[in-house]
Amino acid sequence: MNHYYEMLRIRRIEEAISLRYPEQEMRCPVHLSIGQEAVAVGVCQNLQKSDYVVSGHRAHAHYLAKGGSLPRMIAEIYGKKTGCCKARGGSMHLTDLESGFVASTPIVASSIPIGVGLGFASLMKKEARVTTIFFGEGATEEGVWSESLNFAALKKLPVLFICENNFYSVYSPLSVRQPEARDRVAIAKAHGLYVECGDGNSVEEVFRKTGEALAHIRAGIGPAFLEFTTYRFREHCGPYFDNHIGYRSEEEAALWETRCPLKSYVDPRAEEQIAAEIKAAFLFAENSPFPGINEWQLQKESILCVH
Ligand SMILES: Cc1ncc(C[n+]2csc(CCOP(=O)(O)OP(=O)(O)O)c2C)c(N)n1
Ligand SMILES: [Mg+2]
Repeated sequence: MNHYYEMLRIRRIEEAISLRYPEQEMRCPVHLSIGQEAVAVGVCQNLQKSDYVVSGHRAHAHYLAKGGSLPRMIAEIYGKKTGCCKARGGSMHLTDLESGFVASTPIVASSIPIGVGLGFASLMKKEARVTTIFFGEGATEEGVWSESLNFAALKKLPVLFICENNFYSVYSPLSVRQPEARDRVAIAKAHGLYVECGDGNSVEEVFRKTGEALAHIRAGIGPAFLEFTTYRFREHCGPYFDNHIGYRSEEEAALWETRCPLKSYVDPRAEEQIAAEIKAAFLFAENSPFPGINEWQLQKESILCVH
């Protein structure tokens, strides 16, 4: 599979979401990964269909790179019954079990122990399956990150931790959140994990370093932690840009634009194919029904039963 085709596909899908968002048919918040596609693609192109992936609030790229259904993702964002979560989740709760994308959860770091649990289950069931957990550098400020590293290392779980360091948590730069000397890679190493860091805007580098980490994990030696630096081009949440509000400079954003993971990739045939796929996915979402009122009631009753 062509890495650049995959990245272009994700870029165009998210651009289509951002273009059509003001129509107000998509009513859930969206966290776009535009600018960060190389991490998703470079990692997932190393994975088997049977491998698991979990992610957080910024999950579109991970879901798509793992092979999640595009029409069902768009339908989910449209709040339609045909959505991958039957309209109960929205953009931050994607799932496609057939493709191995198990779940995304918006509470920062909450998917980390879920992924570790999946890894533990695979070990107990003696399944040859690796679970990859995608999270932002903000998630490493939650206590559960350390607990999860500890447990994964202790049990030698087949888990790949992927930290996408885009330097910001909403509007707060790393400098106001973590001491300069706090080295996330060193912390993971101290827990006994295989570690590596790299340029998250180079799909070749991400692909290679992930392949090496996976060889370690698949050999049963233990989990791995990789940190890739990258940059989100759009606002934290939503379809627009937010550099003008002053939390980061236009110069910084412009510098990162020159490091765009797609570089100067041009492929008119790919563009045509992707445009047709996107058009069909939006049509599917638009033409799908909303869940009926009774279906919501049923859901409420089943929730009540569980509790
Ligand atoms: C426990 C928790 N605290 C705060 C939030 C609000 N919140 C949503 S996204 C986000 C930023 C997280 O930053 P990072 O993990 O670096 O991911 P990025 O948005 O940069 O991809 C925050 C603080 C949340 N969802 N969950
Ligand atoms: Mg971040």
